Amino acid sequence: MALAGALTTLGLAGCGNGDDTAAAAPTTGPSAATTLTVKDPWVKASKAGVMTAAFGTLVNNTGAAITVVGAESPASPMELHEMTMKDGKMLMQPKQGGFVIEAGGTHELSPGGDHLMLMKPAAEVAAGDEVTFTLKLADGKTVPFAAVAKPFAGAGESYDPGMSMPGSGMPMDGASPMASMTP
Ligand SMILES: [Cu+2]
Repeated sequence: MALAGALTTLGLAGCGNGDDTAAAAPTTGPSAATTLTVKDPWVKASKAGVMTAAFGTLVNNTGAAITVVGAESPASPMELHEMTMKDGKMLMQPKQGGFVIEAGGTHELSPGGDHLMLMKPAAEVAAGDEVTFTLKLADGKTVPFAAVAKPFAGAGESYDPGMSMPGSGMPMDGASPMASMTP
């Protein structure tokens, strides 16, 4: 059944010859079952209070772009992060506008790239632990998923300490553990 759905989506997407009448069809219907899925999710194991990150591949199963605007987890306060080059160093920073996954496309979350940041895990995230997350989409929908923790040496990610976030009220008290992530 999932295959048939995918074929239908492909059929619509390939119908780019100026005939827009087909686009009017999928307005109603209980097809809102799965919009976005997370393939091969995992979390980097970490100690309590030490920031870590969740990764995986965001897969958009719909015919429209999906924007992930936030993430939540009972394990930790969360942020959407991207990596950026600054003074020859890879630094991570909040991703403005969220993660956009094109229609029928995928968006990779990986060490050294975009990721879901666990800003301050309340408890140790040990290898083998399962951590639950909820992605918040721009249209108000949510996508729950679970990721298993595994050890990872890291990609030398470090947080930009000079970054200020006016009005965000972000708890930056724990700034020191971030610096410790730099090998
Ligand atoms: Cu980060």
